[in-house]
Amino acid sequence: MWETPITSLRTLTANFAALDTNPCVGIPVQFSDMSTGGVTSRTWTFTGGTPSSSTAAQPLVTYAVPGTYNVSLSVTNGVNTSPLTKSTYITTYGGALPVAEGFEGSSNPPSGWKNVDNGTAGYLWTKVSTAGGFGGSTYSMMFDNYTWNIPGQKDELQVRRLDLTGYSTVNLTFDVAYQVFTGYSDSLAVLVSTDCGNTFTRVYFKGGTTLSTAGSGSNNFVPTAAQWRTETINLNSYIGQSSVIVEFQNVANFGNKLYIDNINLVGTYSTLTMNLKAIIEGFHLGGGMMNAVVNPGGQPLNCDSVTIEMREANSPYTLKYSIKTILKTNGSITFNCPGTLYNTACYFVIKHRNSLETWSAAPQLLNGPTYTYDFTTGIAKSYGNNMVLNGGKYCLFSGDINQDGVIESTDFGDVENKSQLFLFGYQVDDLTGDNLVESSDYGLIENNSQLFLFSQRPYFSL
Ligand SMILES: [Ca+2]
Ligand SMILES: [Ca+2]
Ligand SMILES: [Ca+2]
Ligand SMILES: [Ca+2]
Repeated sequence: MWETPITSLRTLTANFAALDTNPCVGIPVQFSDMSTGGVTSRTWTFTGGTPSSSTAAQPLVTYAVPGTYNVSLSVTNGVNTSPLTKSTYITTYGGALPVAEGFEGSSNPPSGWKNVDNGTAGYLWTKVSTAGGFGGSTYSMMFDNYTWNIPGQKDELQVRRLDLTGYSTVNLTFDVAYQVFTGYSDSLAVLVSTDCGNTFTRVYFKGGTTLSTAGSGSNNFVPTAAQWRTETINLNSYIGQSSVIVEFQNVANFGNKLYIDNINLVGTYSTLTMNLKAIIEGFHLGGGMMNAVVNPGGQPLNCDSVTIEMREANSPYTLKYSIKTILKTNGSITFNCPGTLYNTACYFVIKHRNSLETWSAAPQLLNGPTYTYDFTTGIAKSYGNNMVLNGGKYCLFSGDINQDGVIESTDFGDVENKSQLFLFGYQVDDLTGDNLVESSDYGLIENNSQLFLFSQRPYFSL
């Protein structure tokens, strides 16, 4: 029996972590080398950070410019080296909207939120089950000005840090309940910081009878369902800021209990950008590239026009938006749709003049300013698995010349007739997209017309 030092048995493996992967700009981040295997030296690379490299085991790094950054660490034990890169490991941006916080969850404060206990320690915003907004829930946040005699002290509840870039509007709403204790008025302020809490700007301030939702009294205030009010604050002036802190501040004056609940921050967009990808079977040259059909000489990157419909997720699948747009030779279809479709779920429907109408497999939740859907990567991307694998890509079936949702004898007959006329140019019977109606188009429709192909939709359509 003998023993070997464990470190020499272990494989050299680079590993690291940061204490905070979502720091504010200008706030140092503590990194730790957690590599195993007898590390004797190391090199860090902090893209966008200061310092931009280090050999320390626990370097402190600051990011000066808002962004999302990679971090790399390469360690050696004198014999081998082990590199590790964590992509987009550090981001200084705040989190996305929406915020919808009713304080019904178990974490207190909610994840990413901060309860700032200024002045007298222990006197702070407190989660209570005595009242929920408009009587509609169990919990709210309360500041106990009834019990605590701390005039002038300010304590805050901070919403998780937010990224407000890209929106067209941003609104904050919250429910409040308060009753003036006769002779003693407390106040509520809402403040916003764009510099990680160094400075705040007040965007809302109400006190006393202006804040009150229940007149005045001299008892320990617990609101009824009717003793609440919803406040709305427009935060449009903070659009474009990638790091925004919103906080609720109690300004104490030994008055009465102040309650807040149902804090919602909602952003809207004026337009959303859709990035779809689809390939037409007959036009496909392989490798995801198609013929330039419309104008091969003048528009070599444009394949053809398509109509995209966006339809509601549920029956009767109402049309929400429709646009005739360009299908590029690489299959991409990019267009804008109304921002009102943000956070709604839609089917994408592709209509093309001589292909089978094809729906996305399922409704897609449009949960950001851009949305990407690629039909070409799997048959299951289409509703009813209704595509054909051709040259490594899943393609829309070619051949529905008369656009009745079926590829059948009428389509076949049309191509058969036209293929004898030596037609050239932009022709609906040109299924291969080479600007000729000829035998290859006939061969394609001859095959597809025997497969009993019809449009698969979430409703019966034959
Ligand atoms: Ca609640
Ligand atoms: Ca306090
Ligand atoms: Ca047809
Ligand atoms: Ca052709």
